[in-house]
Amino acid sequence: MNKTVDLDLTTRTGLAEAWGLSPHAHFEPLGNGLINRTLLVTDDGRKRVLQCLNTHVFRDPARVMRNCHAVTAHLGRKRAAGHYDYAVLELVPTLAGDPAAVLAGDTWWRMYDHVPDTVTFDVAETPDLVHEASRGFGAFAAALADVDVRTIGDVIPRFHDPVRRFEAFRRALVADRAERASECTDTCAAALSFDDVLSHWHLLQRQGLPARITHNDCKLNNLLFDHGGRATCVVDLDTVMSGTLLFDFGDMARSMLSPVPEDSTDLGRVRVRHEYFAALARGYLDGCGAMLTQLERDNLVFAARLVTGVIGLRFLTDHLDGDHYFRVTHAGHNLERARNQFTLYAALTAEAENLQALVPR
Ligand code: GN1
Ligand code: MG
Repeated sequence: MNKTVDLDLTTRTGLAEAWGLSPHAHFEPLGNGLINRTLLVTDDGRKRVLQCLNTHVFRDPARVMRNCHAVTAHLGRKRAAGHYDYAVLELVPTLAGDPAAVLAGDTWWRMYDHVPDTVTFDVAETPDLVHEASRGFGAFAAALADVDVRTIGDVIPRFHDPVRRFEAFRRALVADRAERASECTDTCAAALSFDDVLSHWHLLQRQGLPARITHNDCKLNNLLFDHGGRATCVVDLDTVMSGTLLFDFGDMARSMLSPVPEDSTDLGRVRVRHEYFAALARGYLDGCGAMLTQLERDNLVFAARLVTGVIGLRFLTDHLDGDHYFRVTHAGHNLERARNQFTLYAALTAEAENLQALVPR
């Protein structure tokens, strides 16, 4: 059942003025994002998506908006020319023509048209769905291959950089700000054994891993599907910036290979479904295979390990810091997520060779 969101009067008035909403506008929560606050607004029978940007995470919201505009405009042109077969998010400017409304307390709000008749998934239910998803994210990457890189700035520098994330984790462990380290020594020890990923990462830099404009948050629930299971629209464009295709492939892998969600505490069920990996690799090659270099192809399983490990580190770091980054529903939630991701990381590591053999030649 849909829940109503009660916005405070100042915010409601500010939003109404910015976009000309009526007093009857109805707001309800939408999606499961961990960073921004997302609402579905229904007004005069028309549905739109409102988002309050998390400016603690996105320190330069104007830059985020310029990126989103550049990306959606580029994809829109590709679609019009018949080179991109998916729906493109449409930003709705304010009545004053601005890409976002800056309201009381320096809160940044923006609006998108709602893409009707779509659903999202937190867990992949079939290999076909995985194939659809990775083909969709692959087509997205291919469509951005010729975007003018000068129009896209780095919104979060070194976002997936394992060196940065590992250092941040080590600092958080030493600082132990929330005094939680002694309660999770096993998980911290597991995180400290991340060295081989770092050394392989350094090797890939030396081997010339290509930098590209990538999505950087390709988890399954950042893709909208129609009711027939067809991928329809890539969403959550805030982290589109310079990256590597390994980041996108890795995020898809970590969010689709396991049969349970990223915060499941049922660790016995966290595992890698091999037929889903095969579908993931095939779908990605169908979506953007032509642009993949041999080095990228040869490192798809490494990508899965890299991103799963990095996100595990980020969850654990936030737990040690006292939960200031990812939205949590209860104390210990980030630790549960970290344990889940490290379990998946261990399975990916143990099965790496067999998985890589499933990548089509
Ligand atoms: C965040 O916003 P959302 O929920 O799509 C995070 C990702 C993490 C993900 C973990 C800007 O994505 O990097 O992988 O949570 N986004 C940011 O679920 O940090
Ligand atoms: Mg999201």
